[in-house]
Formats: sequence, C-alpha cells, structure tokens
Amino acid sequence: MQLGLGLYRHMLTPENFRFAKQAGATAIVAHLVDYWAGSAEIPATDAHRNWGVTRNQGKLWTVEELTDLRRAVEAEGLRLAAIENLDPSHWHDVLLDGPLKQQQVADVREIVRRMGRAGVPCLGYNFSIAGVWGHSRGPWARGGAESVAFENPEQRPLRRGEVWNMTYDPEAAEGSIGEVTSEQLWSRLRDFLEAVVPAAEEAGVRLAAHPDDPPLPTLRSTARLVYQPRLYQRLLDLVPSPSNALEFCQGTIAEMSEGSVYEAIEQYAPQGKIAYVHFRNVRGKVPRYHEVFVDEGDVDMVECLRLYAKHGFDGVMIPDHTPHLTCDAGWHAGMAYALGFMRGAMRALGLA
Ligand SMILES: [Mn+2]
Repeated sequence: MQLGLGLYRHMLTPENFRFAKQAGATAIVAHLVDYWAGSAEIPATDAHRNWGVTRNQGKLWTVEELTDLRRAVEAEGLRLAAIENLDPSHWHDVLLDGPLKQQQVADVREIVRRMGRAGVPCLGYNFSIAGVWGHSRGPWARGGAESVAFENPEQRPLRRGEVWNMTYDPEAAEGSIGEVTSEQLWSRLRDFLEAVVPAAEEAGVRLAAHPDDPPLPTLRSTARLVYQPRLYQRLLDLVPSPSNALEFCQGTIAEMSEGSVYEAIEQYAPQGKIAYVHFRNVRGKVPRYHEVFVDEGDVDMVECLRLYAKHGFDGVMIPDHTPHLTCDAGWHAGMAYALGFMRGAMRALGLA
C-alpha cells in the first residue's frame, strides 16, 4: 500500500513534492486543470459560483510537459502515480453530446497516448455534467476546523457554456442546457469508454473513474452516473478491461444513501479494479453531509485499510481533501495530519 498526495496545478512545485516526501508519501497525484485560475485556494463549490473559466480547446497536454512533470516529481524521490481530471475544455462535447464530440473523443485518446509516452500510468476522470457542485465551507470539523459540507442547496439549472462546474464558453447564448436523462448519460459513457479504453490499453494507461459528488440521482436537472456503490459495477461491465478502473473515492461512497464503504471495498478490491483511493472521511449522507478529519467521521478508516490489505490492494491512497488546521498553512497542516494518521495506521497493521 502506497501513500500519496494530490496536488492542484498551482501546487506542483519542488517544495510541495518535498513536503509530500517528508510527510511519508511515495507518490503524487497531479491536477493539471487550472481550477479558479491563479487563486491560491480552491474555494468551495457553492451554489452560486463555479470553478472559473477554462479555455484550452484543442490545447492538449504535451508529451514534453507530462515528462517534465514526471521528472520533477522523481527528482524529489517520488513517483507520479496519476493525472487527476480532464480539462472541461478538452471534452465538454463528449459529456454534452455536442457537435465537437468526435474530435474531442479523438483528443482524449491522444491525451492517453501522450501519457503513455511520458510514463504516466493512470488518468483519473469524472464523467459528470454537473460535476462537483453545491458545497459550502464552514467550521464543521473537530475544534471548528474549516471544512466542506453539502446541505441540499436550491439547484439552479446549468447554463449553456458550462459543464463539470467550469465555464468553457463565456460567450455562450443565454439559457440552460436543459435535462439530461440517465439513459442519455450512460450511452455517452459507453461511447467514451468504447473509444478510449482501447487507446488506454495500448498506451499502458489505466482510466480511473471518480463517482459523483454529491452522489444524488440528478443534480441541476442532469443525471448522475455513479451515485450508489453498485453503479460502479455497471461502469466496469460496460467495457471490461484492465484499463477500465476506478478512482475509488471512499468519501463519496460514504455519502451515498445505500450500501457501505466496507461492502464496496469487498466488492471492488478483489476484482483488481481499484486504481487508486481517495481516503477521506465524512459525517452524514446525501442530501446532507460534512467532510471531517480522517479519524472523526462515520467510517472506521482502520477497518477500511484492513479490508484493502485483505483483498491484496497495493496501490496509492491519497487524502483527497481534509479540513484545514487553524494556522498559517492550514491546507498543508491538514494534509500532514491525514498522511500521518494513514502512515501510523498502516504501520500498526503491518502494511507500511
Ligand atoms: Mn474524491
């Protein structure tokens, strides 16, 4: 079992790689999408704002920049385990079934091929139209630590030019994108997987699907794919392949109204389908939940580690998000706390 740290684009620096190494991590999961461009902090995805504008249509990540990133991570004694999330401007019409769909499917295949050439083994993605939305920040973790909650906000429709909680076309006509049904979305996912999984197999890259957070059947009039633990199986069975795998977000699974994290680990780990894990804890389930410290939520995280090990999982686990500690470096302190907990628990179980 390997400890990893996820870093947002503006955090991909030698100092933060060193921080990860010092906190016991051996792997980095890197975000290349510039959410909330330039801001030092990703704000909560509240009901009124999105993560900002992204206009990188056709500007795919190059082999050179992917290779440079891998080398920079390796220079600090770590491994680049995955790229997390596609840029909405690279694939909005794949999600929306728009006029650029065929070109953008080809673009995603090209991204996967470039990742293979650059030696990056995994691409985390979230096949979702509304994306991560509707959360708010507040003092909801132990000791009033600032954290994230979902409290069932009023759902305004998605504007045209907006997908996955970012704006890819600020000049889009007024109006909403309307409804997207579950059948439509599953059909779009099938098209995506049938086209991209063979390219991923050839490139030696695993595609890793994140579940829908918040895990509701619909959000902002658009269907969600994986909003119960059992729906991960449907995604895997669409196109069976070692390259069709899961970005197993324990936090999101804990937020789901059915099943349990323990059952989900017991179902998916023995299949070898967990590419990597988002190891975070929550209190509550949809439609209301709060993200809390790794050791204070509803889920027994040590029991989870025991179950992963029982089923032979040997991949990377990252904290995903964590409450901020009250100090000058709240994000870093929160991550160091989570990583320390994880390392201690792994050591106690004889896993690290
Ligand atoms: Mn997650």
